[in-house]
Amino acid sequence: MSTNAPTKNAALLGWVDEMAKLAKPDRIHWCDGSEAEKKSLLEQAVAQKVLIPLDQKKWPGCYFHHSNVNDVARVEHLTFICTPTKEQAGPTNNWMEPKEAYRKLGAIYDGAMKGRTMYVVPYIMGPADSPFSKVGIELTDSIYVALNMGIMTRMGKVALDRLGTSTEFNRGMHSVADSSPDRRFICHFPQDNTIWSVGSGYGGNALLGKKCLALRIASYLAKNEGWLAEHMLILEAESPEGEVSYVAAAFPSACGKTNFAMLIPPKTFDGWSIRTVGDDIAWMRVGDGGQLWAVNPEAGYFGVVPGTNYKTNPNAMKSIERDTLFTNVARTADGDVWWEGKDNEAPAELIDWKGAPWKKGSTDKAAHPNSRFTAPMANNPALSRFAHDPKGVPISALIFGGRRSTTMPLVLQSFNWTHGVYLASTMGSETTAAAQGLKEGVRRDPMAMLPFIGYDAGSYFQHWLDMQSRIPNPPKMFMVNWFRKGADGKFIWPGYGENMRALKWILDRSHNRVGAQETVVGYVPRAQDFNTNGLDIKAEALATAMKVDLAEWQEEIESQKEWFDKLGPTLPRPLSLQRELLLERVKAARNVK
Ligand code: SAT
Ligand code: MN
Repeated sequence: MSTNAPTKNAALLGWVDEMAKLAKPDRIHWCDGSEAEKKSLLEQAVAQKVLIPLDQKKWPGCYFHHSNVNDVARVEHLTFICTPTKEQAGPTNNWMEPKEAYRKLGAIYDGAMKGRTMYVVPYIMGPADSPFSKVGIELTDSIYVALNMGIMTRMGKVALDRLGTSTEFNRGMHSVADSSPDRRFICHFPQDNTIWSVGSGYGGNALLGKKCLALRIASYLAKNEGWLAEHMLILEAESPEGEVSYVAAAFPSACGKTNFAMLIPPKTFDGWSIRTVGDDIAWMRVGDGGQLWAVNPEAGYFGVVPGTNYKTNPNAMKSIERDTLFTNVARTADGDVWWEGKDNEAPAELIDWKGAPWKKGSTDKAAHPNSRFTAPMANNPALSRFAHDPKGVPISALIFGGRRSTTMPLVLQSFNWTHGVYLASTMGSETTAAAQGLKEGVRRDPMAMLPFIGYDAGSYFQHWLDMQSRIPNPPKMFMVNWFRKGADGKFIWPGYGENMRALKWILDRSHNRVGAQETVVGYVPRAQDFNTNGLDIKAEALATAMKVDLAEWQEEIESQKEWFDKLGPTLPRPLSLQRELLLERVKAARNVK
């Protein structure tokens, strides 16, 4: 078997050899991350019809990929945490006994790479010279995955150099095998720092650095090491006076993290700039000044395409103008791409995401609702100059936001850390297309981490509570909701750039500059502190977006009991007491005439 191993790391060579003996590829290619290698992999992917080049004049360096039609999103029901005991995985994760998982997936891997190339993809999550960063090695038989990892991570020689002879690296094994949903499993072994994924070539199931390592495995490491690995964007806000602040914000998949991280302020916020540090994941540690410092472990964006246009997110549009991979969008015969919510209307005829002819006016979606772009973050015109800073950036506020048509006001500040952890741990959100096979409706998605907590959820909440005494100068905590609907079933708040208005209040509160209205459930903006200049929304509608409706809250808090009961004995008592106290306060307030 041919190989080009460029390392003397015995542990790494031994493991690659062991996996190659199992999967039996014809060739092994060690990725070096060079431009020449990227060019050659792109050529091979085109020759294999894995990628289709777009019109290179319009879309330089851009390619189209369509996944298997049964393989278009994360699969939470096939995702497992394989800890020695079921209790360690907790009630919110699927659990498989580690030996059983290795046996089951080992049987599928056996010979799965015959006739194929096994790519050895060394990568770093985090800046190459940061103490925050972690090295992973992904073995994959998907050239598409190898190319995506080249965009999403610091990939190749840089990672082997950082690793040296250390045995401390994440061992990620991935094969698309026969793409059969019956033989699809995403297994995590936190105790072994190992991930085995089989049967899917899609995003979060297959790019192992992202959700698997940077969230599920990292959240476990973070608990043991005293830091936080969170599903959060990181943004930089600079005021006209030159004050620079950073916030980290958690939203479930496909709820606008990329849009918020690339926000363009409305005209009346003249002189304000928002820049992006990260759009999906934050690794946060206590650092200088006793503050929480955050690093974005990724190097690219794997963003939702539909709805992206020059009005909603011009920075994302500029980020995808070149060197971008488009997955499951619609395209034209002459190498252009289209999706629902693009600036221009659909052309008369398209090839839909499945490869079938599509005519304008069809009720079928041309692009899959979870179609994605993979773009290098270097393309982002609003990239923060601290995006690669090994120290990270100091966080002034933590924001949590679900997709809720009712109850949750536009913005709400917690009374304190424990109350903030309680609000985040009970966050509800309506499900989206980012995961396959979920029931429609509201589900509890604590810290937007439900699918990504790599261990027992109650212990994860305890870790959040414990962090308070480790952070002398903690960020303030906020809930936001851009998705509240009116009686007509339409979104009330215009969202996108207008979210700057809520962000401004959050920054002012974080720097102790403005007052607030204290309600039973938390602090909300007073009219005089919330900038509505130039906002095109009726006063009545704004009031509805901001409203704390105690009848809705009572129902909400009562319904959280089921969630807390599910969490079982590791649910921290301060959180259940918060719930009870809040319920009593809401009931009492409702009785005041
Ligand atoms: O497919 S991913 O998991 O990477 C995207 C998402 O669900 O956030
Ligand atoms: Mn995400």
